[in-house]
Amino acid sequence: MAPSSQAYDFLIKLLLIGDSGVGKSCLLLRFCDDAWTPSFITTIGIDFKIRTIEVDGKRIKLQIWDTAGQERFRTITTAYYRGAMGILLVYDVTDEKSFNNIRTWHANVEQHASAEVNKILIGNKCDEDSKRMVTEEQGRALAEELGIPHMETSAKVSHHVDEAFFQLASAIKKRLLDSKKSEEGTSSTPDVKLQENSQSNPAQTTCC
Ligand SMILES: Nc1nc2c(ncn2[C@@H]2O[C@H](COP(=O)(O)OP(=O)(O)OP(=O)(O)O)[C@@H](O)[C@H]2O)c(=O)[nH]1
Ligand SMILES: [Mg+2]
Repeated sequence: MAPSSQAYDFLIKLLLIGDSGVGKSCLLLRFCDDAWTPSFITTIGIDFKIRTIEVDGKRIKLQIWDTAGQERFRTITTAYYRGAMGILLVYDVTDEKSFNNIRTWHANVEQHASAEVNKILIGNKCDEDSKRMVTEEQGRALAEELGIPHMETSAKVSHHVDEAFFQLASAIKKRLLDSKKSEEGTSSTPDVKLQENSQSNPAQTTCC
């Protein structure tokens, strides 16, 4: 098969969760299309976008699922937790309630996602200095308590958006390679499994 722009070495599935209005869809729009919209069109159910990135010379195709934050979609969105290899827990630094709700989102992840899923805590809208209600220190402290990394982002001014997704993707790639190595001597199969696509042929890559 001829090499194509679609070729990749790994397929990684990510999930964005958090209260309605924190900016999940805008983060995805910024990361995948480098675009921005000030209008709020609430997500209905679930949506996804794709972006292929390169980490340590390997092409990683990111399939990123964007969930609706609204409670009425919770049954549908929770069904996507199991297949996620990485989850971005997003709050809005101008909305204290969205920050306080992170514990509930995290508990849902513990309950429904794969045990080894990688997580990152994202404080979005850090461009809104005058409206800030959650300090960076509070965000960092919560992340430490949950044992996950933390990053403040702005989808609006494109601050740390790429960095957040790249950091999560790199951690997942490392975990998958480590587990693949340790698996070579055992017969156990983890819940979420990725096989390296040695021929860079998307049709032959499998995951989950
Ligand atoms: N100032 C600022 N506003 C933002 C930022 N990101 C998103 N917004 C605004 O916040 C509002 C909600 O953004 P969405 O991305 O639609 O929120 P969501 O989390 O996807 O919401 P649901 O789909 O309902 O779960 C929109 O009006 C965005 O323009 C940001 O980084 N800075
Ligand atoms: Mg949305």
